[in-house]
Amino acid sequence: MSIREILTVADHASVLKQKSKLVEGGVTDAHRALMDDMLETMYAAPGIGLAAIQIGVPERIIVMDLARGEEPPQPRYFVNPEILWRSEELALAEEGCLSVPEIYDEVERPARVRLRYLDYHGVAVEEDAEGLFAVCIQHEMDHLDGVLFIDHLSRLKRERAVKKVRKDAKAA
Ligand code: K1U
Ligand code: ZN
Repeated sequence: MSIREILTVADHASVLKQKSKLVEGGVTDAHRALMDDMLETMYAAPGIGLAAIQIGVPERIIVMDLARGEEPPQPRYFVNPEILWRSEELALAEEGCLSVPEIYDEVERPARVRLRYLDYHGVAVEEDAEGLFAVCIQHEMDHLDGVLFIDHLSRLKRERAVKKVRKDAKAA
């Protein structure tokens, strides 16, 4: 397993805007090795979710762990995730993104969603998400379509955020 570089809007905005491709032909050992690297990269950051495009791989793969504090790790893997249903009710939640470091803002999204995806072993799963799980899976699925959480903000806030990330990257 290895920790990969997480791409940011400072110098990889065009990669992050790409639409990721479906994983065809099932989940292979190569995909599992990628997911292992993604999880290690996410834990090291640290973060609670990561999409493959954030390490430069344009495939529809997400990892996540929403365990809190002293709880044991709860790694989760989503290959080719699809949203089957969205609630009409919306919820406002604060989001951050490892590709837009140190920027946090509120985004409004459906409060609950029903998902379908393949898990680490390639088994098809259907599941309901609410709370932080719903927020995080929608944020990560946006990444698969080249959308960042700052794209849900006003143009002024988005431009300020990108400018700050680029300035911080130059200073580092
Ligand atoms: O870049 C990413 O997509 C990961 C992102 C996921 C996310 C966070 C909050 C709302 C929606 C999606 C992060 O993990 S940002 C870092 C973060 O939230 C965190 C870091 C350390 C401890 C707890 C949370
Ligand atoms: Zn993100």
